[in-house]
Amino acid sequence: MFSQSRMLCPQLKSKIMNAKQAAELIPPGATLGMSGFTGSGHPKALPTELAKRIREFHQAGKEFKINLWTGASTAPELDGLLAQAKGIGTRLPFQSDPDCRKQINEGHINYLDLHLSEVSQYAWSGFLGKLNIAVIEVTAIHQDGSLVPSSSIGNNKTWIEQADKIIIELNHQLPIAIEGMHDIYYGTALPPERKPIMMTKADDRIGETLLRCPLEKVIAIVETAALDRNTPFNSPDDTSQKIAAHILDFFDREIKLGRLPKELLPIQSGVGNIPNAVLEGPNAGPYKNLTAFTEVIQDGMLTMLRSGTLKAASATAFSLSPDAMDEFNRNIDFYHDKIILRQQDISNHPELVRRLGVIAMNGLLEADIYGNVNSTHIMGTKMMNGIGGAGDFARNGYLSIFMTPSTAKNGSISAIVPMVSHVDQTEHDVKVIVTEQGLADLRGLSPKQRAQLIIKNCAHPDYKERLTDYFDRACTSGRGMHTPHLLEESLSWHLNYEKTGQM
Ligand code: 0RQ
Repeated sequence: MFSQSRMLCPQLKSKIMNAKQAAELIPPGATLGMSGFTGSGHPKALPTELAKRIREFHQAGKEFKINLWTGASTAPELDGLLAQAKGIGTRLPFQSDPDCRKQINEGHINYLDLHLSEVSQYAWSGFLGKLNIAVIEVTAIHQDGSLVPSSSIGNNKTWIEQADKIIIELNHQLPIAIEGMHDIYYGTALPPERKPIMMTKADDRIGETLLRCPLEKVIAIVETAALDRNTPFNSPDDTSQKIAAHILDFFDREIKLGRLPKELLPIQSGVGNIPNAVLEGPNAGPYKNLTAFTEVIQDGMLTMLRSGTLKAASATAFSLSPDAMDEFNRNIDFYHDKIILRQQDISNHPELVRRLGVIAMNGLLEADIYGNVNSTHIMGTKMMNGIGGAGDFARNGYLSIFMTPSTAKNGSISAIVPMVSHVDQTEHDVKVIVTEQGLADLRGLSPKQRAQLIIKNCAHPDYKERLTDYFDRACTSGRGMHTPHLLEESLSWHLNYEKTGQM
């Protein structure tokens, strides 16, 4: 059914089978390391058949759950179907699927929400237990069995090395010309053997273009022709355009003050509509020859590469809309040497983020008046997606910018609260907070100075007075005057929302 030009390894030909046969090789209780990062490069056929197999077991009254490790979020045909089949025991390190999220929040899935740069170290060090089977999507298989990676790399190198067995999904739909865009680094080691990573520019190449694959571990090859998830982005609205404008003004000021070069420093941008819209901003600005050292290539980055605003981008995955994917496939020769896909322990590596001086830009759910950020837990207890790579970049970046609309849910929630209900990024790691109302540059400020600036520049007018009132009363009747709080009241905004639907 498929052309054989992508499957050049004679020793592996006997392993080709359909997805149902491959799913039958997965026993209940297995721990699977699957490819996939922000909707790209995940296996597409096997998870569907595995979900069916799990349902059949359950219908026969038998237990069947697997533990699922990936690079980051996947797609409905992976996280969604396996969650609907009630087939996931433990899930790590990041997800954003509605069914998976529901089961996590109902307590049916054990979710380990991890810094994405650190996952491979966890696996290598044995913190997570044994990995049984790697399930990896690839673009082609070379004669010696080495693999041309697909549209994301994520943790694939680690899964292939750590798993006892490997199932390959060979995707005939991926552009064969993607070969050469990847950079797999085989110099990683555990302490005390770890060596410096010899990279000084975002677009340095330090590795190999193919994934090494031990032939004896391969138990199945499943051929597919399914597309990545590729959800469209909303076009930038008024709020995201205002946020982008505040950030661009801030960059201009920093350049004038000599604190940023005119090509800025390598940018990192989180996923979502607002970060994507913020990337549209620099295209209209004076910037040329920027670089990106980020996790995910979104539509906005392709636009920047085409306009010459961006010279090169390093990431671990694509996350493109269908139109952008189509444009990328048609013009892959243009992008080929401008985009480098790396494994996520390198794309997000703290050593590299600090050395390169990355400008990290990520989203948040809520920030408090002192600059602590919650980006994962709705009302302190319910998981949204996970911390993802935000912490890798925020703590180690030259600048860490967090952005959000000043309210959520039609104004019933203030994004600026007296005290966050959960902390992901601490006040020590958050340098700038920006909403459509304005930008607060928190560098060099004490907690009380930060509070005044965040309330003044970032809070929505509907909530400003109450935040000021809280802060003033905390400053007069609070117990400690370094970070004044009224502990009886600090989470009352969240309680109000839970009780009345309004903070
Ligand atoms: O829900 O669509 O149902 O109304 O949260 O909010 O404003 O659309 O923002 O899509 O940029 O996501 C923090 C989740 C922001 C994201 C978060 C509701 C709001 C809406 C989404 P509705 P927006 P975004 C690199 C970096 C962590 C991982 C990360 C995220 C929905 O940025 O997951 O940064 N970050 N990774 O209504 C209750 C609040 C709320 C709220 C917003 N305070 N309380 N609900 N919402 N604020 C990428 C990777 O690591 C892979």
